[in-house]
Amino acid sequence: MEKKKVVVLGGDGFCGWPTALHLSENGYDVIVVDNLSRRKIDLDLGTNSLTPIKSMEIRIKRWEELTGNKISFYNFSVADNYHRLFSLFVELKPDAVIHFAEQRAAPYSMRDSFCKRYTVDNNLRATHNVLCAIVESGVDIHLVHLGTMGVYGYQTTDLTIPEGYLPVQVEKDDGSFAHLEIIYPPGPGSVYHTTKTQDALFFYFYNKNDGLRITDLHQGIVWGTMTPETSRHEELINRFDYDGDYGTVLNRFLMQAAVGHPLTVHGIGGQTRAFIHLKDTVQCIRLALENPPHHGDRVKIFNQATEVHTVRDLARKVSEITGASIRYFKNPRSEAAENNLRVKREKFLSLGLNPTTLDEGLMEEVFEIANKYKNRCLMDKIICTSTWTKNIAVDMEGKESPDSA
Ligand code: NAD
Ligand code: USQ
Repeated sequence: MEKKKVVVLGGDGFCGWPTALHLSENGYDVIVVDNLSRRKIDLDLGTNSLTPIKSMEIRIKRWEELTGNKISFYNFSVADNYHRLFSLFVELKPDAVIHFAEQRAAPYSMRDSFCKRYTVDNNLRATHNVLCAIVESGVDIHLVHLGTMGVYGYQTTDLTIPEGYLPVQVEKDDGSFAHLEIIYPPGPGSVYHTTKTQDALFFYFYNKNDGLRITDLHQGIVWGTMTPETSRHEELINRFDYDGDYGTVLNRFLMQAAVGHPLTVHGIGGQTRAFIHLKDTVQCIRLALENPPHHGDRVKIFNQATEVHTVRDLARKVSEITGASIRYFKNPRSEAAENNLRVKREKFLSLGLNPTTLDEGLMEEVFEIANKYKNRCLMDKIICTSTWTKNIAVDMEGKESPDSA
């Protein structure tokens, strides 16, 4: 039987590379498109992946040698090279496209006007180009997009956040009630998160207007770095971001413990966030591919997260495992000091996801990897320096050391 073809946009990245391998392992014909912008941003910021990632050429050669499975790679920008994208869809006629190809760090998107504008230009043009190219090609492609839990915002509502759509009851002029289902009101907390809320509107329109089949995965913070496929050879190793812009909180804490840096809790650490291990990310994407929307369905939205924690609880857990000290820093972001978060996540469970949780020895695994590569850590890149407003920047001046919070 002919293999299903899937194009992975952003397949050189932290989630994209393990997904490409997982799909290749599971019988898909995988084609990666990436302009390597993430690697270039590391050079611009003078930082690096904690793990020594190899070039795409070495990665895919090693994978083919180990498995006999070929992964093709095209190096171009989805945001800038519309015609290459369009031609690729016409030529390959893929069954599905997975879209990871966006600038994904909230702190980077708030650094300065260059980074804000780059994030908006890159992310919105990339998403819109993908949608346009699917329509213009006429190929019946299922688009799977990596969105974020952050589109819902982190205000405390005492409401369990539904999977995308909120049933509402509105009083009409005649006093009776209309019952509607609306897209959950967006509440982005950074320029990056704002691009994801705008992506959702593009999806709404192209689904309604052109009948495109789209799945939007509202993913929580991904932690971990290895999957069974990336563990098969040192040359398949995945990236591990730890710097103040791209490192995400739990991986940062585990890396900080490994290099002997105090855990950098922002504010009082009352921020509650949703989390998912990378191993579950790749499973969820495969499940989404295997369960596409039918023609005529509205945009399918899944909450892709397996557990919810506060930042201070994570710091406590990491400290218990590793003995690291915890320090409370003035928060460089404009965000609630504390929030509640309850998230519906039945859809993936009903499709058979068996969630990996923090208590399964995997924090120790990430800590060990961080320990193995700790000599590559650039200590002066650990602290978050990107501030959300000028006032916060002024307030933080000369306060690199912890605030009593
Ligand atoms: P990443 O930065 O590691 O990967 C993104 C990849 O896309 C990079 O390899 C980059 O070079 C590529 N890229 C960016 N713009 C491109 C363009 N215009 N053309 C071609 N390639 C381009 O990020 P990630 O952590 O793998 O995240 C992937 C997706 O998942 C993002 O859209 C992000 O919003 C979403 N997501 C990530 C997390 C997380 O914790 N990492 C959580 C929720 C959602
Ligand atoms: N935080 C700390 N200390 C740190 C780093 C972060 O206390 O050293 C806090 C932040 O202030 C924030 C929380 O931890 O309150 C999460 O920050 P993060 O950097 O781990 O995650 P975030 O900026 O939300 O972004 C990450 C990914 C993004 C994805 C998002 C999912 O970079 O691509 O969309 O997680 S979500 O948070 O669900 O929106």
